[in-house]
Amino acid sequence: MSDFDPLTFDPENIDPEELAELAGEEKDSDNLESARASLDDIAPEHRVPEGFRSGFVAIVGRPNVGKSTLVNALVGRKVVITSDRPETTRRDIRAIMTRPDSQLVLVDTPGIHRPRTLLGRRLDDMVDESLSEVDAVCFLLPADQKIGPGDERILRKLQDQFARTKEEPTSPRYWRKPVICVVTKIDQLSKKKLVDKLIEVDQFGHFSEIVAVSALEGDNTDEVAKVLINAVPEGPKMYPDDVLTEESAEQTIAELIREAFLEELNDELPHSLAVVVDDIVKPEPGETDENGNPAKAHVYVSLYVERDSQKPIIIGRKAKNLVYVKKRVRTAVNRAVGMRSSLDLHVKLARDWQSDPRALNRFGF
Ligand SMILES: Nc1nc2c(ncn2[C@@H]2O[C@H](COP(=O)(O)OP(=O)(O)OP(=O)(O)O)[C@@H](O)[C@H]2O)c(=O)[nH]1
Ligand SMILES: [Mg+2]
Repeated sequence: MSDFDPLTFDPENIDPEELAELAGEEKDSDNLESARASLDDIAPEHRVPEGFRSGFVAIVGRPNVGKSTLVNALVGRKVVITSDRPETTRRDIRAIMTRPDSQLVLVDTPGIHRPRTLLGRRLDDMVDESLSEVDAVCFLLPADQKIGPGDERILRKLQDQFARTKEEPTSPRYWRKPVICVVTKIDQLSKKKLVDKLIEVDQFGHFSEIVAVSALEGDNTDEVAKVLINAVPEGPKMYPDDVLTEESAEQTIAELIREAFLEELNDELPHSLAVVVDDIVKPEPGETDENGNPAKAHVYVSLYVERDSQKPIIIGRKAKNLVYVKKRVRTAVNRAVGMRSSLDLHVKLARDWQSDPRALNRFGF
């Protein structure tokens, strides 16, 4: 088995002796039939080599520390949106990193902060819920900022949930689940300052591991992956290789639109913008438009703001912002729907929705 290569493993075209060995059988031709049968029970996309590791890892930290950027770097494709505005991520989003030896379900979470609205409280609750079901936690601290009260609050939360209080914090048995600290944005400071930072971080939390990374520049992301893989147990493959996220087309499109607004409007954008994809209507097979071209899908989207005065900000002069956003997301929307699509954007009012339980439920918070 020493030359077993999971990358080239083809169960249909395999030496019978190797097959028997893989299925845990003796090298005995009498057992070959049952060996093949037991391998046949597992769908090809779920077959894994021995020692395969898999599990859930929550990515937590204050707003804007680079959680979503790290998730994208680990998965190797953009699966979650990022921006320099805090509270970009508003839901727990599962992204899947699959390697020949492992599969990690990375749970990107909203930034943890002292909540000011009911929305903020719901976001915090969401993080707590994610924490309860993961195999390991990845706590992000930005290298270019001082450790502050916000980070201390998160550490306390993690200690409440995962620390063995009878153990000394320096003991290797202190954490019930691995709590790994990732120091992010290391492109922002010199090597010398980074060393000081790592010492500060070590004294701050006595974490299971500390890794430094620049997700933006792809510096040391492989090391982060390695540490996270080691933190999860041996286990099966949960998703086929080509699945990168659990998001639906509706959720993906809503997020892409919100990201485009964050980019276009930046500081002007009301924090209260909520994007909901109401419907995706696909044409009948063979249907054509008035010019005889294949008909497009229609994607109906509501853009909710909290006050009437915010509508013109979203729309822009001569609908400039709506035009920009449509153009910006067109290709990605076509990919998400699986065909050419036209976007219908409607700006609507949901008064004070960030504090309104019914509106929050309707928007999925
Ligand atoms: N210089 C630098 N900037 C980074 C790095 N990683 C992320 N950023 C930037 O930091 C900002 C926030 O990144 P996000 O990934 O959206 O942060 P987040 O923690 O997911 O934020 P929330 O979802 O709001 O909690 C963006 O402008 C990123 O480009 C990095 O390694 N280096
Ligand atoms: Mg985020």
